[in-house]
Amino acid sequence: MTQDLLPGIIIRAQSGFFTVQTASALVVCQLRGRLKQGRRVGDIAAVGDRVRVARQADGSGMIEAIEERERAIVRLDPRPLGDYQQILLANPDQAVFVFACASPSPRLRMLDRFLVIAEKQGIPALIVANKAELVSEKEAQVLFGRYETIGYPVLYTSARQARGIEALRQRLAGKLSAFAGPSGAGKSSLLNAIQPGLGLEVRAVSQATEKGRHTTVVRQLFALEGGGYVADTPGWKSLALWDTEPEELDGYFPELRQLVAGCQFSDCTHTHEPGCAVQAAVKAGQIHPERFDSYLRLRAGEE
Ligand SMILES: Nc1nc2c(ncn2[C@@H]2O[C@H](COP(=O)(O)OP(=O)(O)O)[C@@H](O)[C@H]2O)c(=O)[nH]1
Ligand SMILES: [Mg+2]
Ligand SMILES: [Zn+2]
Repeated sequence: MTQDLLPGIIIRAQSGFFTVQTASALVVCQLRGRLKQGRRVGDIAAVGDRVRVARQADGSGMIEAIEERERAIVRLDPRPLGDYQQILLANPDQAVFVFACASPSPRLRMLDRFLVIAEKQGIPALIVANKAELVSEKEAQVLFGRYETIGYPVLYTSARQARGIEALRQRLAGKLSAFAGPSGAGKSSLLNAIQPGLGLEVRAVSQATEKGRHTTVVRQLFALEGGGYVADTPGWKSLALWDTEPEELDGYFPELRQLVAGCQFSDCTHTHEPGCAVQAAVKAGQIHPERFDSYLRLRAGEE
């Protein structure tokens, strides 16, 4: 007899137990043994994975199948028998990078690095410039306008003044969004403004994940009332740009992507070569100097 399998999404993972949201219920599941066979190079199942579940007589479930991931936020964990890929979040629809316009003043080099990681994993990015009421519109533009110019959506928000909250809510609706950004930027405040209590829940779990490597790691998605999920994904700072070739970076800076074909040499490093289209664009003011500086630092392997 074949049992009907229920489709669902893993919304919580802890110590080999996975909570799956199906259309009608939350089901606590384990992984069918056969899914664990073979060489392990990374997490087999993770929060955000779409799965199929067999319901057991006792109400629990067994994950029988895992759909192929479209994308993932991956952390490489070096281990003696070969590097292991931890899946922080499977199938994010977007990354939401929250930075404050001031207090603390934004470290845009960090944002540039986050954007490169998102580009590499094929995750669309949304930039949220919070605490917008602390600076003039012009000052906010000086900081974040460069990202709009190259095509990233930027929302100017103030959790304190409830500005931009509706726009952010609309951007999150129906999607799985990974929140990241420096501590103090206002992530929890924005989440609470969108849905009361949301920021508190997210914080409770992210603290559990930061306790250290030998304590239990909990990862969890939080459901939005209007549909969709948010996840706190701390640790982008430590997401190494592993196996990124220097020339690969050209493709991860939208403002460079189109230009490099115009360089005289196909192996141009855009630093000193004659006939470099990128250098020409920098000199002409078409590329923001700080963005180019971020590019050069990342290209040199600087963390
Ligand atoms: N002035 C101002 N302060 C804010 C705003 N949003 C959050 N804060 C404050 O910034 C601090 C850090 O906020 P929090 O949400 O905990 O940041 P998180 O660490 O990113 O989750 C708190 O004291 C908040 O009250 C804002 O839009 N404007
Ligand atoms: Mg917080
Ligand atoms: Zn060049």
